[in-house]
This record gives sequence, C-alpha cells and structure tokens, in this order.
Amino acid sequence: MEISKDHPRYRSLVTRERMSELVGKGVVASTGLIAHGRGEAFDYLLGERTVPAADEAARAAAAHLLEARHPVITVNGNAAGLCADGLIALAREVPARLEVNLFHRTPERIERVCRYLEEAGATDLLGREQDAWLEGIASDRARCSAEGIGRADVVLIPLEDGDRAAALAAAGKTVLAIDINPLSRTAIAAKVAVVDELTRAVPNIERHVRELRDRPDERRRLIEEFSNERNLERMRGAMCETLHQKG
Ligand code: PTJ
Repeated sequence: MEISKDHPRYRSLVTRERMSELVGKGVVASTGLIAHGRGEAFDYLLGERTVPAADEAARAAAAHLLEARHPVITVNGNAAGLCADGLIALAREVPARLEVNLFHRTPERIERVCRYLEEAGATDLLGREQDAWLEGIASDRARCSAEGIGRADVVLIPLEDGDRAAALAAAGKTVLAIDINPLSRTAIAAKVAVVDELTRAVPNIERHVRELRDRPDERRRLIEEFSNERNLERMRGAMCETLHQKG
C-alpha cells in the first residue's frame, strides 16, 4: 500500500505495513499484530514520547546490564520486526548475548526470526538450540538456551508475556522489561520495567550504557535507589495526566 509522507500518522502506518508483511514471512506471529495495536494505544497515553520516569528506568536498566556477568537480551517476533537494528546495536554495546525466544514457538518460526536478525547483522545468536528449561512454566515456553537465558544473571525482555517474566524472576534472574503497559504482569514482575515504546526505549538504554560505562559508583547507586513500584506509579500518573490534558 502507498502511504503518503504527509499523512500525520505516517510512521505508525509504515510500521503497521511492515509488521503485517512480516506476518506473511513468518517472522511476526499473527497475534503479534494485536499486541502491537495494544502497544500503540498505550503509547497514545504517553503522548508518544519518552517521559522522565521512563528515561530513569532506562538508565537503571543500563546500569544492571553493565553490572551483569552474563547479560542476555531475548528477542521475539515483534521485537525483531520493530527494532532488529537497535537490539543488535545494544547487545554489541553492553556486550550481551541475543537469544531468540518465542511465545508462539515452532522450529520454523525460530529459524525465520534467527535468519531475519542475521540478515540485519546479528552474529553469535542463541535460540536455535533450546537445551534448558525454566521452572514454573508447564508448556513448551519453558524452553531456553542453557548458554543464554539458562546461565544469565540479568535478562532484558522486550515485550514478554507475564508467565515467563515471573518464571525468570523466580529463577533468581534480574529481569529488565520493556513494556509500554504499566499494568502488565511483566512490568510488575520486573526488577526494572521501562514503560516506553520499544523503538525509543532501546536506543535510550544504549545511550545510558555508553554514559555509564566508566561510572561504576553511579551504576551501583542507580541500582540501589531504583524502585520499580514507585516508577510504575509515576508512569501511570503520566498516562493519567495525558488523559486529563486531552479531555
Ligand atoms: O513472536 P512471539 O511468538 O514470541 O510473540 C510475541 C508476542 C508479543 C505476540 C507475545 O509475546 C505476546 O502475546 O505478548 P503479550 O502478552 O501481548 O505482551 C506484549 C506486551 O508488549 C503488551 O503489554 C503490550 O502492551 C506491549 N507492547 C506491544 N507493543 C509494544 C509494547 N511495548 C513497548 N513497545 C511496543 N512497540
């Protein structure tokens, strides 16, 4: 479909088209479009911008990534479709391993998402071999890579489902989430939830990683002082404010 650059929602329309094409290619799950629509709706409530509390969460997440011994960034179909380049750049900057880990899991889709990321420049990807299990999940979704999520101490999970976020936390991992829904079980289960749109949050975290690389004292202070509960409350407040302003 031809989309005019003058359209006020040009970026959103182009993204929708791309996500829809990626459903056709088996990268994005068909229900991924529903998840994307929900994400767009929450982004309206943020005024489609990064608010200060979200930026503070992004900085705390960056501090955790730099302090980690084995940091892993998980990638699903939506995250790959929306932000492959950004996630690859962030993984290089930390450095962290990238692991493809899907909700709607089939060997074909795992391969397609892996290939999509490799075409975007990812190397050393994990996820094709899923030789470990997360406790507390009864389905196939418990599977993960022993070398990746299995041994990770810190896991960044963009757009994850609540059960797996809770299982990762129960396994003793520090869970950093990117989820624009501050009410989601994932955001609540996380140690740090960055309540922001994925394509803004990822480069933002990368910038904080660069800034904090040589500041270990500041990193530890950020980690100590961050309260996910308080930050989520501020994020809900920011959304309410937008609703009042527009009302
Ligand atoms: O590729 P798969 O098979 O692993 O499936 C991926 C999806 C996203 C379909 C799957 O993990 C899923 O169903 O997720 P949920 O439970 O719908 O959760 C996705 C969360 O991400 C929701 O809370 C959305 O509000 C949020 N979200 C959606 N789009 C964005 C977002 N958060 C930040 N940025 C977005 N662009």
